[in-house]
Amino acid sequence: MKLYSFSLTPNNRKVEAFIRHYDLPVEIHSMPFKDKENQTPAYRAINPLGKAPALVDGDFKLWESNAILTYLATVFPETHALPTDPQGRADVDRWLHWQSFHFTHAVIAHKDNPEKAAKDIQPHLDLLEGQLEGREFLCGELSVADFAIVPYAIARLGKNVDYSGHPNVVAWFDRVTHLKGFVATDPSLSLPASA
Ligand SMILES: N[C@@H](CCC(=O)N[C@@H](CS)C(=O)NCC(=O)O)C(=O)O
Repeated sequence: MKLYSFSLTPNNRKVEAFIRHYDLPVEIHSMPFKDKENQTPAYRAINPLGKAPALVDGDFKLWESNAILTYLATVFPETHALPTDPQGRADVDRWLHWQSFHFTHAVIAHKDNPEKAAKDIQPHLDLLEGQLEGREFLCGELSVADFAIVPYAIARLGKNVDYSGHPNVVAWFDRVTHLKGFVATDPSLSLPASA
């Protein structure tokens, strides 16, 4: 299996962190932005949108970071990062969809109108705060949901968000960023893996 990745952006870091946390046998191919490999016909044959990350497993080509996370967690069940009971699975899926639509947009909005964005994100932070009450990780046990969400919060844009009124959220960020996969993909501590 081979992951094509930009390494440092949240959508890419979430998958790289997952692979490196569990030492999965997936080759990580880093694509420096300046090389524009994502715009080549060869890469567009993998992801016609030219976006990263993308995973290739034999003839199977998969794009969308959260789909890649759930695929890896399914192919490597020893990660125990994706519940197999219907309700547990739906709970994790719920947070993945919430991240890719609500959370990401609420974080990105800080770029254009920080004051409005700071208000608009509050219900989402309250939601996280309540969910994390009494839980170490978002869905109880460590799951792909933690890998999907935290990279947005700790990315450059996420740092514009004031999390200080949400202590459970702050403690969760701290817990997740100290996981092996996040330490290994910390741009300030390590070089991204490349192939
Ligand atoms: N929803 C997609 C988003 C993928 C995406 O937008 N990737 C960005 C990096 S985070 C990208 O490839 N940008 C390069 C470009 O648009 O040329 C996912 O979660 O994988």
